[in-house]
Amino acid sequence: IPAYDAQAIENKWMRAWDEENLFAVEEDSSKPKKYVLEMFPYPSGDLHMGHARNYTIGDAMARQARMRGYDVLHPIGFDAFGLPAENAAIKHNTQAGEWTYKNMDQALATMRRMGFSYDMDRLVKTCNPDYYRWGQWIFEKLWERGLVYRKKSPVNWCPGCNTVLANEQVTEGKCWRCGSEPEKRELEQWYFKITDYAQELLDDLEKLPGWPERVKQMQANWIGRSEGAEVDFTLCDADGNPTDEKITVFTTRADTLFGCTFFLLAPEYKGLMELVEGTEYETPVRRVVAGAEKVSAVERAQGTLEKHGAFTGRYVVNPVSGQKVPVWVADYIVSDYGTGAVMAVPCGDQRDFEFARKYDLPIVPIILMDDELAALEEAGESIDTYHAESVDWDCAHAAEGTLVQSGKYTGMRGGKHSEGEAAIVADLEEAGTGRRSVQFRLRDWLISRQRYWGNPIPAVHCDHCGIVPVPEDQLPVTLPDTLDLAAGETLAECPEFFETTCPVCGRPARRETDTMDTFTCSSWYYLRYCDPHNDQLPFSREAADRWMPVDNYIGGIEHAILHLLYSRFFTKALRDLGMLDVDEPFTNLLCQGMVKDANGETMSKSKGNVVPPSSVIEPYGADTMRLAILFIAPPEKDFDWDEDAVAGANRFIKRAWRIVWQLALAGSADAKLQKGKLSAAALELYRERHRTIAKCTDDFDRQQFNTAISAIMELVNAASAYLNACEKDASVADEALSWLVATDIVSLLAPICPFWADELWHEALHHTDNAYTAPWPEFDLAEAVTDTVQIAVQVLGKLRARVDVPTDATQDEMRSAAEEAVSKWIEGKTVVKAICVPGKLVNLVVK
Ligand code: ANZ
Ligand code: ZN
Repeated sequence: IPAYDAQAIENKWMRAWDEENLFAVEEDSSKPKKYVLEMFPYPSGDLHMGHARNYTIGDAMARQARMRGYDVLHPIGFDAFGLPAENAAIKHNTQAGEWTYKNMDQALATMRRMGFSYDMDRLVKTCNPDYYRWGQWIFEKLWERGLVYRKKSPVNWCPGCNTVLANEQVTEGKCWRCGSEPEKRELEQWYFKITDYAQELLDDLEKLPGWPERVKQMQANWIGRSEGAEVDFTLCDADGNPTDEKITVFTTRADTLFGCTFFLLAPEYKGLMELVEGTEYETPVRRVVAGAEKVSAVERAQGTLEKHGAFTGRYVVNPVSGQKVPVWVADYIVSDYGTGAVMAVPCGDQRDFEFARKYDLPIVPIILMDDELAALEEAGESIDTYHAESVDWDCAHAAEGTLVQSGKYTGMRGGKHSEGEAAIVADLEEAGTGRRSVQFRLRDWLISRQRYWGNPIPAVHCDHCGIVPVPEDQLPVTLPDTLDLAAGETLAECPEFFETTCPVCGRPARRETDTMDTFTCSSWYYLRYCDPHNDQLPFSREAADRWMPVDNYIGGIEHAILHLLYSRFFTKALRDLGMLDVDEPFTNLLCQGMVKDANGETMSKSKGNVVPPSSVIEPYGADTMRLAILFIAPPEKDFDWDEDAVAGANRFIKRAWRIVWQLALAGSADAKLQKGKLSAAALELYRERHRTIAKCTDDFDRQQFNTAISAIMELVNAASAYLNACEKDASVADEALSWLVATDIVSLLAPICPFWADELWHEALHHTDNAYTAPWPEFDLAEAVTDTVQIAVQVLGKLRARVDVPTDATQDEMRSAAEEAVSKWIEGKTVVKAICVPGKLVNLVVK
């Protein structure tokens, strides 16, 4: 038996697979398709352990799918535009492209070394003009459809990255990439109208049973649909007399209108300044406005910050109660949700409650929780006479309850979507002072960036014709490679780039110098993989119809909103352009857990606890690395990197290597297996193989590779026991079985340890094809069961049924088979005892 030499084997097969172009998509439409995709990497350097884990999971799935007879698409590429390339270029005084291409080459070499089964003919690099050309093309198609527009508004400007950010890119008040706190700037920017799809993006989450619940929940929250009503309040003049001006609020709790004791405007509310200009209230209001500018809208809306506000000197009249309440400005009100104005109900809303306490505004209870109501009735009081002008609570009573002090609505249920809410909204509608309304938290996607290393927005600014698209036959607008990034040069300072002529009138004009958010590049790359060389279209309808949707998508949870939401939007928009036929791009989503160090800390360069893949590949080989990654934890769980587990994986590979060789040497490919002639030890192994294959097949379907590997380990143990028995007594051996199980072990491990598998496939089992192209082993669970015996089932000593159980069934197994067989006799009763006589009977004692 040859020694297991991982490096020699892996180098040999790496070359052989390249030569054969083994992983090329078959394009065999007689087979069902399977599209397995890992989120493509950003080429910031060599691959790290998180990548290795991500791709190992995907690779095991793709390889096994191929073995099970699918035509498999399993591509890779690079999300190659982005700021780190620019920063590195500045630091090393090179071009962003140079740095990017060098890193991509390095990552590709590691992928090859890891044995990933990518069809390299479909490699996509988003910074290649033949890719970003089509990004520009799509941009223009969306523009034609009215899904692209420009707008001047306060945007998040990141001082660290020197560019604006989308709302999604401000996480916990900080830039998602550099952690700086964004500033508000009033700028004219480009937007994608993702809000046109808000309802569909929400509804279609229901079409994704193969996505983790928490990802769907995060998307639903981000989209943030709220059903409520708009209510018009009448503004009073400085003397408190009603005017004919109205201010409208959005509320989900119209039922609480009688508890509205003050009224709030966002600091950015249009017309706020007119209310206070020249009055004594102007200065304090301006102070609140200035303070609010320093904080992101997201944080402000969360309501966890200290609240600031100021009285405007004005009042509004409540359309239902007729009450006059003061108008304040408050920094926890945001301008881009609802109407930017809010009816404050401090008894029911915690933020309003805190504001009222801070500024000593009245809190009038108009909703009683069930226990408060019970206490009231106990005290012999009626809700109709209930009267209170303040509360001694320490927080708002926000949930549902019974309305009090609410005029004719008193006694109705209050709460979201409640009886009281419906009644009040109906009356508002009748009076013309309110109407049903649905609001979304989702905002349009701001896609322009003031950065060089991105896809140029294909537009030209002409003094005569306005902003016009670059004609299709002039695409792509390519990036110049002459910028001196180190000297801080930008596209806006590069005349060779921006000087152009207007495509409409031919006069001198200025090219748009903003580039697109790199998330636009990653929103459709999975479509380009379907048809990567198409030079007429981003992808053909035919190719998209063949391959879409992606069947299994694997990546990190950090993309739960950004990338996954944007991709869903692109898919829907391209569908509406007639370019494909699916509503959703990714049928199943697997969010892999984090890779942590042995102490449970996330690996990071700054902590100095990074384990580079090479540190495992060099001593042990890629197969050991892959096996360890899949064995340490189920894919969706975090895993702590464990040296011992790696060494253990290596021991197992070597042991399995030896056992396969021994089986192969003892076996024969030509012998026919006759079950009836197997010795007891052989029969045991024969059953074990059926059980193991069944379990592995199911585990692979559920992506539970760790338990699949455990099962394979058990099969290897069973094979070892069988070989030992053969050694003691040669008549135990069966040539056909030995060969079969050798083949099984190799095939079952082939998706996980592919180099190891191919070496054995050729050398020990003398095949000329690859384990990858051979079929996944078949099983028959009926063959796995041991012999059965019929036993009697009694209930309280009376014979009620007969049932077949395995001869070697345990008492627990006998009992549960028995209980099932007599379920109608014991329904509604408890089995207090089961008397089991193996091979004969079970007597259930019930109460
Ligand atoms: C009165 C009220 C009483 C409210 C009550 C809540 C509870 P969701 O569910 O997130 O849609 N609101 C409306 N516009 C706002 C803005 N621009 N900035 C900050 N808050 C705003 O939240 C809707 C509720 O958020 C609305 O219903 C409004 O307060 C507040 F017991 O109106 B409510
Ligand atoms: Zn023009």
